[in-house]
Amino acid sequence: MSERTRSAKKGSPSADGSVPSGLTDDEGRRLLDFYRRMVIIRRFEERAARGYTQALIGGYCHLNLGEEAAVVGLVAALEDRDYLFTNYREHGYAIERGISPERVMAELYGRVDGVSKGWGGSMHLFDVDHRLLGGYGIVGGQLPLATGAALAISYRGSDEVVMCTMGDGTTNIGAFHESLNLAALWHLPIVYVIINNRLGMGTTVEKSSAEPELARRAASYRMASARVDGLDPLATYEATRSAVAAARAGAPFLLEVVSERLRGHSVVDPAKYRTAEEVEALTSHDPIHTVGARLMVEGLLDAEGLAALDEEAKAIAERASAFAEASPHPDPSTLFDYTYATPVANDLHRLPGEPLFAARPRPTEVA
Ligand SMILES: Cc1ncc(C[n+]2csc(CCOP(=O)(O)OP(=O)(O)O)c2C)c(N)n1
Ligand SMILES: [Mg+2]
Repeated sequence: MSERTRSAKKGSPSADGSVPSGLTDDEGRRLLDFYRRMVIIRRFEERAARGYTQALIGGYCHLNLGEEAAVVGLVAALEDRDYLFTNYREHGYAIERGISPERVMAELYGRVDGVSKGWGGSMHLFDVDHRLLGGYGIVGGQLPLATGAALAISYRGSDEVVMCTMGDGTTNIGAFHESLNLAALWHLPIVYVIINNRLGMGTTVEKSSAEPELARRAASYRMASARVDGLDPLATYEATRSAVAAARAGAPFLLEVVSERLRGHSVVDPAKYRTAEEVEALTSHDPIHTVGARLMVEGLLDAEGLAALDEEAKAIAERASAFAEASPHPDPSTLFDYTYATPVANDLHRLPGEPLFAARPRPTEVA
């Protein structure tokens, strides 16, 4: 047994002895589905962390641990035709966008079957088919690009929306001001999302931002904004739906999602800047625990059902890792093949250490 019977309507008395629910049937079903997705991201990220310690993953690697509810609620509010830009902490977003965990893990492992053909790595997941336009390692780098995509949509007169996520620290980059200012002036169809996990790398939002309630910054651009609890996937989903609807109607939106980063900034950060009390408090801010507990209280899942979802998620993560390990490394001769989408006249093919203008043969064709 996994899912329990429950009372049909929000707050209605339980006639059949089932647990009275604070959720409607639709909300209950959605919460269960969101939780399942959150657990998949959790187990995927933990498997990725293990892959890193096994030296199967190199370079940088930032995890969504603690942000699963935010990721799931945000992406669920997008249509397939909408576009998503994120930062380097984007594995969960790629999976939620519909890219298989196998292809995401293979990218982390730097293999040819990876979503970016093995040349991008953890920070540069990119898939036009699923309208995930990165994955960016430069803090704030995605903001002008996402704003440009929204401008393109506006020019074409189509009705897609762009979502551009960023961290709290990113709001102090100049591109944040430039992008939000232009989006407001030009009525662009874009939702800027701040995942406020209250930490840059190790600096708290209170130490780095004169206005730590980051949604309030929207006032500078006469832009609508909201602040939502990112540990609650249903609340995040509802707030994002409103924001996306506003953006689709030509009113850009700033959504602050208050979240939690359970581990270090990246997999190699021991997070020594956190006090023992802060680390202790993290358990009660872990959305896997809080949403799992809520499902039990709501009578939507029992301990057995919870364990079954967990086993399923672990199996998905293990399959992804096995797939990644079996995938070959990319051929070094393809290193420059995907630098540009179309051939560029002055495209220099230079490896680190080579002179700037060394003559190298150019590919006749760019895939
Ligand atoms: C332009 C730039 N400056 C500095 C860095 C180094 N750096 C990487 S992540 C980061 C902190 C960003 O924090 P936040 O925006 O809150 O995102 P989070 O990591 O919490 O998701 C910094 C300073 C960078 N990658 N790019
Ligand atoms: Mg942060």
